[in-house]
Formats: sequence, C-alpha cells, structure tokens
Amino acid sequence: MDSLVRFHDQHPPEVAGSLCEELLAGLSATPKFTSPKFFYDRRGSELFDAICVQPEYYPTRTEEAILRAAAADIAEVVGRDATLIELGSGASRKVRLLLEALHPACYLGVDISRDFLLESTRRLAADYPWLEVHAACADFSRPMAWPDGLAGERPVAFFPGSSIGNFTPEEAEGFLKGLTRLLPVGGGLLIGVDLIKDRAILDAAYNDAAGVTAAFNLNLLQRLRHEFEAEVEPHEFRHQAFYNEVDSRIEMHLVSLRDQAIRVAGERIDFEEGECLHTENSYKYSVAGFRELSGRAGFEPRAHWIDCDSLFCIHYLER
Ligand code: AVI
Repeated sequence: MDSLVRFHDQHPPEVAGSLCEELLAGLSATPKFTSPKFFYDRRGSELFDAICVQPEYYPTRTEEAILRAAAADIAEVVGRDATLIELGSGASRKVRLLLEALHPACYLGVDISRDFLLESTRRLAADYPWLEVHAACADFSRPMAWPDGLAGERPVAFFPGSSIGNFTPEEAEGFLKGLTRLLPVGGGLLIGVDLIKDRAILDAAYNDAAGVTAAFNLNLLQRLRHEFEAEVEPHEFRHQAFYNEVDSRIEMHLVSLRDQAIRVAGERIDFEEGECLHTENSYKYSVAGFRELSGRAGFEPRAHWIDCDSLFCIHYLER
C-alpha cells in the first residue's frame, strides 16, 4: 500500500515460458514475425522515448500540441465529472495537459510495467495533491475490470500515442469492443490516432537520420540475446521501414544481410540473405475510417481535433 497512490495488482507475473513459445511460433512462421511488445525491455523503452523527440517523428509533439491548443474545448466536450483512466500510462506526460484542463476527482493509470507505473503515478500524485490517484498493473489488451473504489461515476479512457495503430484493424476493433464492455453508457474514450498522409513524411518518421528507430528495431535482437538465450549477431541484420499504401501501414522489418542460422532458446532458425523478420505494423487511419471502425465496435463519435497540417487526430467517442 502506498500513501499517495492506491495500487491494484491485476497482472500475474509474466510467464517467461509462454513468452518464449510466442516468440518461437512467430520466428517459425512464414513470413517470420514478432509482436511489437518484444521491443519494450528497459533499453527499448528508452529508445522509444528518444524516437519521440526526433525531428522526423511528428506524432508525439503533434498530439501534445493538439492537447495543449484544444484542452479547454476537450474539457467542454468530455465534461469535468469524469474519472480519467489512462491506458498504457507510461511516463504520463500527455495526461498532465488533460488533468489540468479537466480537473477530474480521480485518475487511474493502467500499465503492464509495474515499476514504471508506480514511478509515474507517484509523481502525478505528488504534483496534483487534489487528485485521487490509482494505479493498476494490468495488460489492458486482455480482458480486465476497473479496480474497485474509484471515485466518480463516469469513466473516460485516454489512449494516446496512436498505440491503437500497432494492432491490426481486426485486433483494434476487438480491443475497442472490449473497452465498450468496461464503459457504462455515457462513458467515453479519448484516443490519439495517426492520420494517413504523404508517404515521404511517413517514411522519414520511421527512418530518422540519427538512426534511433533503427537502433530501436535492432535492439529486439539484443533483447533476444539477453532474455531468450539467443545466438544472433545484430550487425548481421539491417533496419527497414516503409509505408505500405495498400494496407495504410508502416511496416518495420529486420532484414538478414546473409544466409545464416540463429538460435533462440536452443531452436535453430534459418534466414536467407534478404529475408525479413516483420517486427511491427503501425496503421494509419483517415478520420472517417477510424470512425467506421470504432462505430463497428459500439462507439459513437462525439468530436475530433486535428492539427493544422492534418498529421494527427484525437477522437472523442462515447458509448
Ligand atoms: C508506440 N507506437 C505507436 C509507435 C508507432 O509509431 O507505431 C512505435 C514506433 N515504432 C517505431 N517508431 C515508433
């Protein structure tokens, strides 16, 4: 129990064996793939934070600029009686702009990373003494329930960063359907979604000149070495990211520089020269396309906010 934060542990310790099985299943598939969740060890999370401040990576600063410019309007539409629930709360920077505008009685941060969650919610509780702060360690991509004892009647979830884009559209719809089951009628979802745009802007955002996104992608192989006893040389692969216009998604791959065999948890995996390991999709949506998808999941669009260059959109949807 914490004096400042009410902590709810809803996540059983990660079963290393099942993660390893998931990894091997993807590495043995054709084409080979890994889930983007494998990016986020400590180094991967640091590299992601560094990506967010690269000049080419517009989503973070654009979403923050929209939140800053539209905060009062957002508060008007969302209402000031909400319990704010941040999904994947991480460093909880963007939510500060909302807390200051909405002044809700209660905030719940939900994240799978226990230490990160506790650090960030403790900081929020210290900085906003008027706020009742809860933290739930949970995997919100799986069925969960809001913890007991939250003040307020009207939950409003906040899912920033276009993290929804790392799901396939089918997974995104399933995830949003799951959220509608957690929200009462009148409950809402404020969600950041990256927009379809000129491919040059997209390609540059995932191929920054400083090589941070490349390091983030290649760090996956370092993680395999440290955590999954992999025998693999990261310098035998190269980063590749490009916009796939047909599917409206950025694809990230690690391309093998030669014919080679790697080993993961004792299993041999063969790569041909030029063969790709598909490590991430980042789907982009038009405003109408995302409204349709969220409508199929049971949400009603209430409002949306876009920056002046039409790079990024924040939707407010209600049950
Ligand atoms: C976390 N997610 C929304 C980021 C994205 O843009 O899809 C992850 C990322 N991958 C490469 N750069 C950033």
